[in-house]
Amino acid sequence: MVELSCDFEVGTCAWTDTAPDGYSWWRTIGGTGSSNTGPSGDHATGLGYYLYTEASSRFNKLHQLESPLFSLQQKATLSFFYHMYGSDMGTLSFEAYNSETGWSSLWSRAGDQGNSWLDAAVVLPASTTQVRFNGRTGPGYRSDMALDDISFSQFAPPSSLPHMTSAITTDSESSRIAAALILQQE
Ligand SMILES: [Ca+2]
Ligand SMILES: [Ca+2]
Repeated sequence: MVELSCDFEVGTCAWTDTAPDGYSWWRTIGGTGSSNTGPSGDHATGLGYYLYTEASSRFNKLHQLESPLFSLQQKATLSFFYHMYGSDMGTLSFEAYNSETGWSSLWSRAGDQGNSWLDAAVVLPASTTQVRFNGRTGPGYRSDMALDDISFSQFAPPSSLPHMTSAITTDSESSRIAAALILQQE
């Protein structure tokens, strides 16, 4: 069974920082050392660790966090929290790979999303064999974006909810439904 959940309190779990441009996601605690960008603490308590793209002197750089290879029996759900605060904010996207179509984007956000942690949930097609986060810093230092509390569930929302079956779903709504489903399954 694939285990993609991670709160970043101890390293990056199963995730690999591939740094295609030579720039790594940084794991930190507290703020990101720049004003008017980045979170002031992690998602769960404000006191723990999270990952972020350090944008100071690293403008328009791709940061990539890649899962191991896996196989799914059915659709699954991956949820996570992201923080994209700053007037220079770049783009965060979540991509899935399958052997027929290669990499495709299932979710993305661009630009300033305000100074708070936001939740997202993405349905992974059953054919998915790998996923990754692509974080690209923007044109200035106010583009420290952050990730925390990745959570993986083998279950996907049921197809009886038509609006839930598309790969891209409304953030808070799909999280709530995914959470309710997990409780049901347990
Ligand atoms: Ca910074
Ligand atoms: Ca954390």
